Amino acid sequence: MSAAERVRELRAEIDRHNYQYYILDAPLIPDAEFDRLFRELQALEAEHPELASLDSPTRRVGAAPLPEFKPVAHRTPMLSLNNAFSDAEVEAFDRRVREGLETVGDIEYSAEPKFDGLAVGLVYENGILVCGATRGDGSTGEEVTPNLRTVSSIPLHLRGAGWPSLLEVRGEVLMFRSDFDRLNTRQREKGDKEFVNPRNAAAGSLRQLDSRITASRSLRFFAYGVGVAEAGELPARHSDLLNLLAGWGLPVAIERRCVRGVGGLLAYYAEIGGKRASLPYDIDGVVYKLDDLAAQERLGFVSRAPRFAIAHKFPAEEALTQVLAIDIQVGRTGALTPVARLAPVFVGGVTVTNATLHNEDEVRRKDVHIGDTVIVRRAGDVIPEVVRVLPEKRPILAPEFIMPKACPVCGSQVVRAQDESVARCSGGLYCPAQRKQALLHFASRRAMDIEGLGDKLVEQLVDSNLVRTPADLYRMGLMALIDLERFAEKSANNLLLAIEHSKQTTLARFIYALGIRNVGEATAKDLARHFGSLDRLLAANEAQLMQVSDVGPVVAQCLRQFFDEPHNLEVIEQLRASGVVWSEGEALPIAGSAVAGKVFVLTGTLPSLTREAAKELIEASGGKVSGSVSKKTDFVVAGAEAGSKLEKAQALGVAVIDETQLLDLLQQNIKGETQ
Ligand code: 5U1
Repeated sequence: MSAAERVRELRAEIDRHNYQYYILDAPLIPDAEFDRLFRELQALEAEHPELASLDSPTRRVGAAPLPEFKPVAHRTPMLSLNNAFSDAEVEAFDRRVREGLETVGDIEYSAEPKFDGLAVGLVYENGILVCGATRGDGSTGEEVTPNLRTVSSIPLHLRGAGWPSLLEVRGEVLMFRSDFDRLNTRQREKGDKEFVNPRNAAAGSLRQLDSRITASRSLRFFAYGVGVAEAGELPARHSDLLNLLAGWGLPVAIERRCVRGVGGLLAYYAEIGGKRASLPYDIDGVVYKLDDLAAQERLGFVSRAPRFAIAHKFPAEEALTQVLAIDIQVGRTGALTPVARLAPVFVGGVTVTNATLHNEDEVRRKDVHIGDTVIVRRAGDVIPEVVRVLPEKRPILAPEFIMPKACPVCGSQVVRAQDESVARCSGGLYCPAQRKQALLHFASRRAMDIEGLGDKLVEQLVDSNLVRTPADLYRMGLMALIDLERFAEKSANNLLLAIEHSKQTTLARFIYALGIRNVGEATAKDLARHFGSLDRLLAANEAQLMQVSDVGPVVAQCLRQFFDEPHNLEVIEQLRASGVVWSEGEALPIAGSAVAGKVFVLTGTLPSLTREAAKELIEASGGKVSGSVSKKTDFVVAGAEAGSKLEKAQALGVAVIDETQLLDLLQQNIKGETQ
C-alpha cells in the first residue's frame, strides 16, 4: 500500500472512531488503539508533507500560536434571542406568532435546550471546514479556526452527501461539567487560576492564540441552526434541518423535540427543567423556534432578535452576595457544619440566606472570610453552597473563620478525629442541638412518622424542657402542650393523636428512628429482617452484626457503641413501656451456605480483621476454625507473613483465600439467606 493510500485509510478510520465516540457515544476501540492510529498518521504526514490536508484529523492537536485573532464579518448577522422569564411571557410570544401568521390553531414549534456556552459559526466549503468564528458583536467575530479544529466533536469534513456548496452551521461551544472539574483540578495542581464555571472555561479555552492549549481542554460543540446555505436544498422545517445536520456528522442535542402550542412549550420547559441537573452540560433555559422555516422568514426580526424564536430562561443557579457571618450548625450526630449566613439573594428560583460550607477544610480551601463577596450556587434541590470568593472585593476587615474549641450550643469539647474532616461536639444527647436533631429524625416521615412535629415545635419542646428524649414525647400531656407559646388546643390534640398513632410501627422504622450513626433506612431494614426481634439485635456482637448484608466493621461498631450506652437502652425501654410496638419475626436461619460446616485455618496477619474477629465471624456463620492444616481443611485464610500453614495448604491442594475472599464467602451466606 502506498503512503497516500495508508494516509487516506487512517484518516477515514480515525474519523469513524471520532464519530462513534463523540457523536454516537459508542466507542468501538480502546483509547490506546485510537492513539496508535493517530500517531501512525502523524508520522506518515511528517514524512510526506505533500499529503497534508486541511481536514486531516491531525489538525486537531492545534497549530503554531497566532499573533492575533483576525476579524471575520458574518455573512448574515449572528443575532441574540429575546428572553421569556415566565409562562405569561411565553403565552405572549405564542400569541404574537399566531397574530403575525394570522393563524388560529396551535403552532408547531421546535424546542431545544439553551446551551450555556459561546456561540460560533462554522463555514464548510464543499463539505470541508474552512473557517470558524466567534459571535463577537453579532456582525463581526474573531476567527478561531485552528482552535475549533481541535474540538473533537466538530467534523473537519461533513459526512454523507448533499450538503450545500457553502454552508455556515451555527451552534454553541461548551465544556461538560466533568471536563470542567478535571480542568480545574489540573489548574489547582499546577497552581494556576481556576475557572469560575464551565462557560468561562469554554470561552477562555476557545479564545487562545495557541490552539495547542485549546486542544488540551476537552471542548464540545452542539449545532442549532444554519446561518448561510448556498447552492443546495434545505428542508422546509427546522426540526428536519437539525436531523439533516446530525446526518452530516454534526452533534445536535438529543433533547430536541417538536411540540404544539403553548401547552407543548410549557410541558417541554418543565421536562427539561427536571432533567437540568442530570445533563452533562450547563443549560440556562430552553429555546422555542417556529418549526416552519418559510413562516420564520415571514415573521422576520425585530431590532436584533428574531420574532420567530424565544429563549425561555431557567432561574439563574448562581448569584453574587455577601457573607454576613459564619455560624456553626450542630447535627444529629454532633457534626459541626460551618454555615455562611448570606445577604438574601434570589438564586435557583428561591431566596437564599444560608449556604453550607461543609467543614473546616472546605472553608480554608475556598478561603472564605466573613464580609467576603461570594458566588453562591443553588442547582435543583441541592443545598445552596458557596462556589468561590471574589478576593478583589474583600473588605479590609474580613475576619477568618475559626472552628470553636467548645460546642456553641452546649459548651462540650469539640473533637476532630485524625482521619476525619468533620469536627464533632462530644456532648451527645446532653447537647440540646443534637437532641433537637435526634428528635426531628425520630419523628421524620420514614422513621416514626409523627405528623406535625417539625423544626419550630421541636425547638419549643426542647427549650421548654418538656422533651429531652424521644421517650418524653409519649409522656406529654395536653395541658403542658397548650402552655407552650402559640399552641392552640386543636393543634395540641392533633399532635398527641399523631404521637399515639406512631406507636404502631415496624422494627425497621424503629431501628432507623433511633438515629444510630451510619445506620440509614436500608441498613435498618436489613437488620430488622436479619434479627427479626429487637432483643436479638441488642444481644448481637460485632461479628454477628457483620453477617448482615452491607454491615461492615464500622457500622457494626457504631451499633454496638450505641447499644452499649446505658442511656440509650433506657430510652428504648421507656419507648417500649409507653406502648411503642411492632410485630416481631423469626431470625433468619443460617442457610446451607458457603461457610456453614466448612473448616477454616487462619494464618498470618489479616489486613483489617483480628484473628479473633475472623474466628467469631466464621463461627457465627456456622463454620469451624481449626489450628492446623489437614486434608479436612476446606479453606486456609492467609494474611501477611503467612508461614508453614500456607506451605502445607499448597502442598495438600487446600484452597487458599485472603480476607476479602473470606468476607465475600460470608456475604454469600447472607445472600443465600435472603433469597
Ligand atoms: N439552542 C439554541 N440556542 N440558540 C441561540 N438555538 C438557538 N438559536 C439561536 C440562538 C442565538 O438563534 C437563532 C434562533 C437565530
